[in-house]
Amino acid sequence: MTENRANSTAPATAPQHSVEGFVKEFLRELHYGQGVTLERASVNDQYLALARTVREYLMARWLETVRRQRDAQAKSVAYLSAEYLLGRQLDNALLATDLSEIVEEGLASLGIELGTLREQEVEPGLGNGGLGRLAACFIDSLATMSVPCIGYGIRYEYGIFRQTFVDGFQVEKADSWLTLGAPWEFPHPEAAVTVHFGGSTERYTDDDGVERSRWVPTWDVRGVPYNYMVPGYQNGRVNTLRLWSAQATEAFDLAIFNSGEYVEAVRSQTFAENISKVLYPEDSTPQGKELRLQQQYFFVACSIRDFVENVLPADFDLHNLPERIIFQLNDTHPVIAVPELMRILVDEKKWDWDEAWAVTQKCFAYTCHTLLPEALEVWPVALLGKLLPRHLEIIYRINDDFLAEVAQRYPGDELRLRRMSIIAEHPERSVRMAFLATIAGSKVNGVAELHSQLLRDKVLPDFSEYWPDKFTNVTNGVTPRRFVRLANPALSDLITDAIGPGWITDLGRLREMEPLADDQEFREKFRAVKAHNKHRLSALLQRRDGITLPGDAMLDVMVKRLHEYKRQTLKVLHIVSLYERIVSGELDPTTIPPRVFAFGAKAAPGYKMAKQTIALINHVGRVVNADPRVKGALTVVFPPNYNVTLAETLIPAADLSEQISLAGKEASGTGNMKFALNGALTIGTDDGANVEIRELVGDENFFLFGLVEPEVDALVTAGYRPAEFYEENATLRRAIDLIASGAFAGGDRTVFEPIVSNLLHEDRFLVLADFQAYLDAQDRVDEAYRDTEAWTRSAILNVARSGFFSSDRAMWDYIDRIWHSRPVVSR
Ligand code: GPU
Repeated sequence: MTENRANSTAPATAPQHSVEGFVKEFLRELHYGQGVTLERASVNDQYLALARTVREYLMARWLETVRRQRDAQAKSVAYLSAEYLLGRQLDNALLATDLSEIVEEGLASLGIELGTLREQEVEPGLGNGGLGRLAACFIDSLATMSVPCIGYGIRYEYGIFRQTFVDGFQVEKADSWLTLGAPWEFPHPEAAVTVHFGGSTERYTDDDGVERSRWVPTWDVRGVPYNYMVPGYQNGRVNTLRLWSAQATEAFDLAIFNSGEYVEAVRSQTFAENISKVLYPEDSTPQGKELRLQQQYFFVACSIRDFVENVLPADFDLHNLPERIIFQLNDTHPVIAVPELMRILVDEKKWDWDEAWAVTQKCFAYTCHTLLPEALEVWPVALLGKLLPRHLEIIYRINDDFLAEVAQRYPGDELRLRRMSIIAEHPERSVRMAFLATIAGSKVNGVAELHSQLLRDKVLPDFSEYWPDKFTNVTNGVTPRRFVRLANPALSDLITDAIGPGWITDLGRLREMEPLADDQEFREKFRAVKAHNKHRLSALLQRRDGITLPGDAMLDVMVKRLHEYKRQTLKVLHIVSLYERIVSGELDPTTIPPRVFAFGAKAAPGYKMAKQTIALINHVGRVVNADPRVKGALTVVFPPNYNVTLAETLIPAADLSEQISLAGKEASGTGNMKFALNGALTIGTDDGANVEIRELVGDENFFLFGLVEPEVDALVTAGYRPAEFYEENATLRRAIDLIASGAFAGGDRTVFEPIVSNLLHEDRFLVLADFQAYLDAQDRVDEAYRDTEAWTRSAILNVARSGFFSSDRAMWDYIDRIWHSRPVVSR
């Protein structure tokens, strides 16, 4: 093998797939990579050596994929995303290479447990929540489907913060995911790209006598690419994720060093490096910070330059760019890429404006992930103009041309022009990024049927009227590799025993399990899987947080970012109400199935109401868990630092999935899909992808409750008064009063007063309006759960009918409806 390598520029074959071969490779990595002997190796040494051994197994495939892609000159997807919430890499790489067994056996022969090394990995938390995790699922699917794709993003030195609780209140800690070594990344400092910022623009006459604009920037940084492998599932393909890290440039150094302030100069290098220092921890609520805009421009400018200069052949005619690339914009975060490509074509390549615009429009497509007005990104013109003056000019020109067109189609309709302008005038002059993305994109999509409909009707109505064909839907999906096969091996084995392994790459085939819902023996096995997963969770929580779960209770789970619209407060009110009814003697705790309420949620550090809600959940939990009157019936657990890794153990154990956002607010949700695929039943509103889940699994296997979107609209328009619900509903009143009394804060009435008064006087997300319907639905859950066989049947049908929610299907939909590129299955 080594001989083969010597004669070729790329390793021709993967290292031998045998236990002995693995052990040899592993020890070699330990000795020559880590510089330790087995006897002296720490767990971290062992983990790093293992990671390097496994990645070596992927290397030949990776180089081969890159080579083929170059040769094929096929169209690629460039997924532009400010976030990738990848989760741990080791397990996924082992699955992709089908090497788990060999590795497990080989390690065991050295007295090492694979599980211990697995747990050593710190997951790269380079995303906040759903949007970042979606990006990770999508690139997994594209690799598995052999579609050429490069994921582009930012290599944050600090990902999403690590959440701790101090007296029940969230305290954020830095996530130093890189400190113990980063075996999955490949830095390429030699391929760094320079990106400019600031300065001004000037007019000049070029050699052909044409009047042009150009940018005279004042500072720059270097983007160093870090490559990561994105292995397809056992298909020999490895795509690339390329994340950019910011570094000071030499010019930058020189200017400052020449001033003679040596120490000051070194210190100020960090100015440049700050750009990729930290992920902004706000989910669905952009903060409008200058550094954030620097991050956005930094990574898209690096990415476009990389694609044009390094991925495309040197002599490539950029007029053909749309045949080679589609830049998919993951929300508006990367939309500054649009004026950047225009700037390259017009200013650097000296094209005519119209020629450049025609090409640019074909190269982008935009996915919107929200309906919340506060989540729609806008950048103050002053800020954008200071950082990227030429881009602002270009945006103005795009806007002028567009509005001129609109004016032609709707003569005299001033109001429409104002509504459709990229530039908003109030409350301050700013750039509406969603409008820019919509105007520039060849397609605009929402992420679930309902969301796409509301996007057309409510968020971008003028645009959908103007370009009805531009708008489409692609319902989100999740990767079955990570969220079923890896997260739930027991269920995976059960499914594979029943229908074969084809479901892993063709999830629709789960349908073949449907008849088994009526098979008693199968149901028993299915329950045994759930019980096993609950034990696994219980052991993890014990180890991780010292939390003890009671055996044999319904596991009711709400995990997602903490946001008022998601309504964790409604869940708390349900628990408090049950507690109050039991202690007041109204409800006999032995008449309801015992339940464990599990939460997982991070709050943005500056989001006061969200942080208070976390404290409320923890304080309610403390009181409930300590009260002998409800012991065994109600248990509340809230393990800190919910992340992908915890999700992988928590979701497979769940019986009930809480998807209770106010109708019309959750764009899609993807946790909802993961729960259904792992055999939990959903209690949910008619929102996001819940609608499609319910349609597929059937009404009788889903607990629907709450107002529907038009009712929400009507209630808000009529003037919603939450206090009326409080006055009229005694159960609700007693629950709120109990919180207000300070019962969960050691008698202190002030601690949760803001939550109480917000509920009574504002309640933007109609918690009180949906309270009774929610309680009624929970009663139906209890009743259904008592019939074990019927519940299991429903759970199996949830799995069997959720194959639609594979991210593979989502990717086929993007190919059909948006990218129009056939995947190249190169062999
Ligand atoms: N989402 Br906008 C985020 O996670 N972060 C954001 O900044 C924005 C949206 C989520 C949506 O809230 C969720 O409904 C959706 O399933 C997910 O994006 C992926 O589309």
